[in-house]
Amino acid sequence: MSKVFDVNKIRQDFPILDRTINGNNLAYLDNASSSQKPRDVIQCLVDYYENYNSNVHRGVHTLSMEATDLYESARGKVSNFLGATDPNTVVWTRGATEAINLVAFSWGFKNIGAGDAIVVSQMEHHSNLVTWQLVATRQKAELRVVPLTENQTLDMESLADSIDEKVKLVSICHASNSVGSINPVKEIARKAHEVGAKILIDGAQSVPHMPVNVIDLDCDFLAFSGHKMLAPMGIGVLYAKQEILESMEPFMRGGDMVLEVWNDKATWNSIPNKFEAGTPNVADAIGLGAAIDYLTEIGMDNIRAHEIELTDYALQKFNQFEELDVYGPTDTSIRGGILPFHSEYVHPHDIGTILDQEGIAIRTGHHCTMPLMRSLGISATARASFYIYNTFDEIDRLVDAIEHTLRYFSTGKK
Ligand code: 7TS
Repeated sequence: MSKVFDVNKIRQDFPILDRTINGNNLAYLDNASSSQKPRDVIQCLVDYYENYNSNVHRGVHTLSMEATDLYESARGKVSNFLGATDPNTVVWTRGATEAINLVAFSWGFKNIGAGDAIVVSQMEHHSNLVTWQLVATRQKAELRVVPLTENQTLDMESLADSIDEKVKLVSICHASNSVGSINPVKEIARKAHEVGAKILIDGAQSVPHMPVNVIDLDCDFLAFSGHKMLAPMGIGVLYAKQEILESMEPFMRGGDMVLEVWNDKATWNSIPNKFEAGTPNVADAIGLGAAIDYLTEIGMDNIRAHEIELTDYALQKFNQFEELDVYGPTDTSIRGGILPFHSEYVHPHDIGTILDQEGIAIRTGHHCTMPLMRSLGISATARASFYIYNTFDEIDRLVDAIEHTLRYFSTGKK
């Protein structure tokens, strides 16, 4: 039983957790890919489409005004959740990927030039790597990739060496989706600012799992996705400091982002609308607001504490598997609820397929971090990842299933 909160009560809020897969209760351990949705969020979408559905920011009729109020109130919830001082610093995007691309296209191409440098780390998700490859190549800038230590934490000495006067941007994940390491982003922000660089924090794996305060971290940009934090797919956020947003050109052009338009030119709407061209994803933004209400009710400190309990328990249980390499730091004060493992005898996809037979959902593959996998000398891992509704019992089932799998592959018997 968790000491932090009543997990069984929480589980009742998630209809999908009642499913059986191949005759077994679903154990959903693929939360780093996407989380499940509580009834409050699902119901909020139904309620929106049944009662309020309308386009926003353009109608004088009641439905449009009500939809606009709900939509803007969800922006306010995100702003409060992040500790931001102004909801206008919250820009809706489709997810973390689009938020990072927005920064690259609107800020990067204008502020990064020949001879400048961009710093990322070896643990970045492809979305926070290939985007900066593009900017670096086109602008003739240098892309510096900070290596990891032998337990897959960020090599802070190399980081310090990489951040010099040439650096215009440090773009780094707060928590790794592949090895779980949590990076000291507040300290990294300070280092970036000392040389006049900006910092982008990829919060895709931190914002859903721990308190994140943009003022405390002093980050210039923060990107994350709603679908990893109980909200629908297709909605995410770019937070940026107000003066930076004001200085940026729009990413996309179209309706709602303009102030005045002539045949040959246009002026831009104020922030954040300047970055939200076209009909937005109203329902899912409101759904993200409902997800934030749900998470806030439980408390982000409690969620983090619960995941630390689960991860400590899982790491200790995994010690019995001598034939498995488990990646990431063992100190759970600097590790998220992510457990990647690899056996040289069994392909991760085989592990994933056998676990699925037992109703256990994990992800296998390179987790969109191919350069990280290459640096570890492997091509893929099996990865279990935890969230608020996971239990010790599910970890026991995971451990039993892995034991069967390893036995099967070494002896051919289940
Ligand atoms: N950054 C990190 C750290 C991520 O983990 C992910 C998605 C992204 C960015 C991109 O998020 P998106 O919502 O825009 O796609 N990570 C994973 C994963 O680990 N398994 O599936 C998606």
